[in-house]
Amino acid sequence: MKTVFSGLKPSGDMTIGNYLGAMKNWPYQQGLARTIFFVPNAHAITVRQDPTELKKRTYDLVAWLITVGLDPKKSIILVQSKVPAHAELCWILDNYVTMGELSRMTEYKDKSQKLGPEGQLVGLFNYPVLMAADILLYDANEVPVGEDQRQHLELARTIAERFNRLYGNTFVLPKATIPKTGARIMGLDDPTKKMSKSDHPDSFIMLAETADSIRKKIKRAVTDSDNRIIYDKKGKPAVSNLIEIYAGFSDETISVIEKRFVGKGYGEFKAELAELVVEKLSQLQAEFYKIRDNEAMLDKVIDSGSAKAAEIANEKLREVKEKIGLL
Ligand code: ATP
Ligand code: LTN
Repeated sequence: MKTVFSGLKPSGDMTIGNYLGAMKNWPYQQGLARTIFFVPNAHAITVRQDPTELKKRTYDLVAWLITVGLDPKKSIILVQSKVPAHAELCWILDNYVTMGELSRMTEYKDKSQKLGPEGQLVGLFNYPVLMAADILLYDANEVPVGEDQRQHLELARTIAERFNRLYGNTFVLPKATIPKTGARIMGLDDPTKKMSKSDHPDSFIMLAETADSIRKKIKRAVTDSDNRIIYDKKGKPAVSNLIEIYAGFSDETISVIEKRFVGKGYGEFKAELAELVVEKLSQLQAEFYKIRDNEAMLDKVIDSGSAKAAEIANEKLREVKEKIGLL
């Protein structure tokens, strides 16, 4: 049985980009694969976090994972900091990757440019190696992520191949599985930039956004020059992004959506899109608040999931240490 593994960092409030590009697709794999999902909270601290907020968001995220349909009986749900093997394997893998390879990671280049010298922390630079450790510990075959993570997955594969060549077959070579629609939801204020929870609030819609605010943000979202609802990523990036959001929430194809809006303008399209998003998110939010309220239950899920994960991870770490001669 294949293993599917992925995670979302608690570095901000979940956006519809995180949902459509990643989380929404995860429950479908349950029962078909060994499914493991986690909260990479140690990844979140590569950018300064408020400790109370970080803790709160870790619980929020576990609650969202359950809300979207992950069942702790069918999937292992863990929190990264509860399984020290992640950090330990990261250190080992640091010795099988070069500064040059890490310097080519576009997420690092973008973030470090945005943050300036003070934010160019070693942890931020090393982030993709911790990510490789996360994945390789569990023999993950498939890692469902948004488009922005493709390069990190390729690096994880390169590190695994290199290690296997030196010491014999140790790691499964993982591959990114990227959805056909929703893999790269762009900012509402700027369709050339990925929607990101750590950007300006006008650029994203949170999963917890109120109905009024969703309507306002969609109304204000930038559009392109003509008034037609046509999907053309190059020529009409802003409207194409809104169509992709529509497709993600309605589960309809892009061509069905284009046909429905022939002869209609941006105003009408945006109003319908807003109502669709409000309806879907309010259903999710109602479920989320019920789950989030029960922190004792969340603690149980985290502790038992992390204990199960640690058994798998410790076994892989033991094998790796044995191979390289660490006692
Ligand atoms: P940050 O902005 O703090 O780096 P983020 O929102 O980009 O955070 P993560 O929590 O690390 O991202 O990403 C979780 C998952 O959501 C990943 O699989 C990522 O590919 C996906 N994702 C993030 N942003 C988008 C987006 N705009 N469109 C589609 N998928 C996305
Ligand atoms: N960098 C990822 C979060 C992440 C992750 C992982 C995703 C950390 N470790 C392992 C999949 C598998 C991101 O989505 N920004």
